[in-house]
Amino acid sequence: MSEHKFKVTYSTLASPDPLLDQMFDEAVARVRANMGQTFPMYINGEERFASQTFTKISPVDLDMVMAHFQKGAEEHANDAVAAAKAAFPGWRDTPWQERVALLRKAADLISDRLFDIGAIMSLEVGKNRLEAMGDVEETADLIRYCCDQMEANNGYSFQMKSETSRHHNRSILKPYGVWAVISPFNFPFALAGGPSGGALVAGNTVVFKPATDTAYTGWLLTTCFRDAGIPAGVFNFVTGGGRSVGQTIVDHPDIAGITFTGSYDVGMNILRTFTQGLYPRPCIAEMGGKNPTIISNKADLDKAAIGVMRSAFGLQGQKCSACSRILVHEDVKEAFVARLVALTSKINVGDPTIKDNWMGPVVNKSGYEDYQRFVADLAAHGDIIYGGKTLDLNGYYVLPTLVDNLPYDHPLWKVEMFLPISTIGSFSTLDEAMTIANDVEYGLTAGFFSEDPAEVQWFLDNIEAGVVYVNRESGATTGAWPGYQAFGGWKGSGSTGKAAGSRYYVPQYMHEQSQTVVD
Ligand code: UN1
Repeated sequence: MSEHKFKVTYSTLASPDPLLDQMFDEAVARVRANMGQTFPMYINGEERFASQTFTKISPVDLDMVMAHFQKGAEEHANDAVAAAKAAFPGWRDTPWQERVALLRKAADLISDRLFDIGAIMSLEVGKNRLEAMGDVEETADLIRYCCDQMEANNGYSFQMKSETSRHHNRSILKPYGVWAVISPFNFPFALAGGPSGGALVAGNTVVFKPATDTAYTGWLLTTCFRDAGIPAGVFNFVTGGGRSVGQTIVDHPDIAGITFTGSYDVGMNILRTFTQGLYPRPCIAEMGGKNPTIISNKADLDKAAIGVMRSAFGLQGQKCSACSRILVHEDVKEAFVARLVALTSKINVGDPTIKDNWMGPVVNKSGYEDYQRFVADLAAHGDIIYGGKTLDLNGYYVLPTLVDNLPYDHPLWKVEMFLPISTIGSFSTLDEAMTIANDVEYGLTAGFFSEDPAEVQWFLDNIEAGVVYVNRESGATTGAWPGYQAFGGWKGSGSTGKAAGSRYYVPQYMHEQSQTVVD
């Protein structure tokens, strides 16, 4: 555990404290010395083991066996839902102030364990140290933000107007019941702990299933909730090597609501399932992006190039917020592309636990194979002006890749590749750029670079995206932080139109009851 407190955010990651590096290095050494353990599931406050396990190999080094996890079956998913259902009345009736106190404790434990969790995540996902530590701290802050909102809104109980002095009217938000949280590999802490924090503080109980690639950090999150004193059955953790555990949860009639973060196809399927029961159930689905950055001929091109480079290639482009489309005014295209290529060529790709490596491997074999398939298609129809190659290291390492001259009607202008590949296109008028920017199924994040305030306002007025950034060097489309930037998508990127880390988030985990009592 750390004795030092650091305030890590994605924006401060650009100039880290040297002590932060030292403590991270020490944590990596500790973690490497402790590989190969077997971890349980956690159901009803108890460790549960299945008849089979699956093994996590690090994408950083294919000889590194990180840990073994339970290959949960239907039975375990059912038990977890039953435990959460049984624990619901007690948790719902726990005063919200007590729930807030327990969740703040969990958030503090997460911050205390920053380095060890970050080191494991770096090896588990392939994140560089700052991205990994950012994810951990973002989780703690997402949970704290939910707690703050609960307080700021007095537990979401409001007095309404009265018809007469005998009428006492209130609007109260109440939790739904058992909430499922299904999280992706790319932000395995923030996109599991954030939704769980929202669900729990509101009074729901949780069944959590992490991505198979990131069961390790899923277990670590579970231990933070457990050690904070969240009661048995209130937070349950199940793992599975295939689809059956997740599918059992999604199909379970006792699941009252769900937060899913992942692909558009899976998210849309879950949404359909959630409207097809006896009655509609809430489904918060966060589903990817195809995020554009528009660079005007009035942009500061140095700012634009660094902002785009960071957002295109941070975490190997495996962010739903990644900048995967670069739209640049024809008059400044050559100058901009020269800057972007110069910055991209300086990126070190390698073991992400090593400080100098800014890009690690992609997360798994299927991402690695997708990369090669996409690159072949892009090389055939456009010009790969940087990258396009895998590296001969014992892991899933690929070069950051920039593609020019891909015709706008090529399908890869619209498909989310979720890899370090970004396509560059030009335009002659800003309106043309906006039409292209908005002509996708997604609407998660978007960036704009221009020094002209009128153009900035035009961008803000017309872009169809939930999270937008102007002239942001630390990330043209990535790097939202709870409380600073609400994070949620429009169109095919999100199902509710309300974002995480914002004042509208926690109410999504509750339904409203209007109470009228007459004397
Ligand atoms: C994601 O990209 O999958 O804004 C989530 C960001 C992070 C979260 C992104 N806070 O880039």
